[in-house]
Amino acid sequence: MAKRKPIPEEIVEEANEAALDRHEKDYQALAGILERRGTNIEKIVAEAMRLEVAVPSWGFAQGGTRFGRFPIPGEPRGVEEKLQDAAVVNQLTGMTPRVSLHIPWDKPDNPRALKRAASELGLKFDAMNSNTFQDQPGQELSYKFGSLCHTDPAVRRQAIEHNIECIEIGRALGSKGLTVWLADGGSFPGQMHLRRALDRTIDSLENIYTALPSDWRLFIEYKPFEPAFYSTVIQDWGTSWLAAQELGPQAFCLVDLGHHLPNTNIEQVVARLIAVNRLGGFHFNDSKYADDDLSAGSIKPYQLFLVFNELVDAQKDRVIRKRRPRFAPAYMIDQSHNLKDPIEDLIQSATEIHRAFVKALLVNRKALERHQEDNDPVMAERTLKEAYETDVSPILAEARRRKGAALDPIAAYRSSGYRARAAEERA
Ligand code: AFD
Ligand code: MN
Ligand code: MN
Repeated sequence: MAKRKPIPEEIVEEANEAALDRHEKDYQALAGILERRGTNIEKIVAEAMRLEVAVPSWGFAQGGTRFGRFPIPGEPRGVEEKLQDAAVVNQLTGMTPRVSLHIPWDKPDNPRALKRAASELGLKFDAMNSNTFQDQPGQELSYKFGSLCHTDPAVRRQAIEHNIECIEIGRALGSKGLTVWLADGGSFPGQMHLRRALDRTIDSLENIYTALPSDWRLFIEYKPFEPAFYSTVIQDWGTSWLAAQELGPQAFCLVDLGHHLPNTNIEQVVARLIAVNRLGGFHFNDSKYADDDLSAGSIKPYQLFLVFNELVDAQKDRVIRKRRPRFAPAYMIDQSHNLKDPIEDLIQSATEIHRAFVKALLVNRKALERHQEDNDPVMAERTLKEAYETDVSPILAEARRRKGAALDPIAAYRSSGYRARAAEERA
């Protein structure tokens, strides 16, 4: 069945037509620059076309903070309309064909019907996200003092069953992963027994792990603080790794870029998790101070590039390519779109993730390795910077064009009038 396009294709084609001449000139100019470096732009475009990033279902509503939320006209009223908005991002960027669902926020009444609706829009589902960081209406037992770590086995059982329900819903949707992020923790010294709380958490995770289908992955997400302000049970990559080790080969660590203390060397964390073959994937976003959930690449684009430098280095490493389980980190966006139109925020974020990836592809790895072996920090840094400072916009646009997407997704979106129509239809 032909996939339903949320924006009339002629609008995208017109926008592309208007931008094509300039794009072709820019593309040829970049091809010349790369050729003089011994790089074939066609090979880079081919790799650029393969990058895909999942979008968060919860990201399509206007986000907010504990101080308030400022809704915009035309926000999606339910998960079906969130899929329509997700299809806009995918149509214009060509790189976000999967949606990561949050349960119960976006729990479908009929998962199979939702899978059909997604398929008609050209979408599939990525990892499921459980939620035991809030009490839901009618919930029997409270998570106020934790969920999988709770001292009361009945609360732990309730949280385990919620995660197993997420797996069941995900199986009906064709998902192959479950991300568990726990707010579990304490806000005062002495509140929790630090060792026993982790023991209980791992024991609960083992119950969830047992329910995992054999072709699924369990992503254990870590975060140092918030909402717990003294000790979060799974607070860093080390504890996430410890838990994954206890569980088994289908358990991996989930790196949310906003889930690190200030000045953490995140690209080094990524290198460590690659080394132990437990890098499950990412929640991409950006931040200035904490888990700010800002647009990826909007604050620290060089850090995002350095993360992708580790990922591309690993993908090109024969030893790592032969590993089992296969090195295949899942890329997801996890942001809170408090100010920008969520669709534009996700278009921008996907584009900046694409940009960091393509720049990392341009790193001359042989030269970098030689300078590292020679202990030559100047030349090593110059090699990284040569790639980072290359304007790869023409490659991103060409990859989008070849995939039938927009040369300039924001311009195409704005000329489509989609948000105004949604405001009328969803009033
Ligand atoms: C949170 C955590 C976790 C959660 C998401 C949505 O990163 O990934 O699923 O945001 O609440 O900050
Ligand atoms: Mn996250
Ligand atoms: Mn987060």
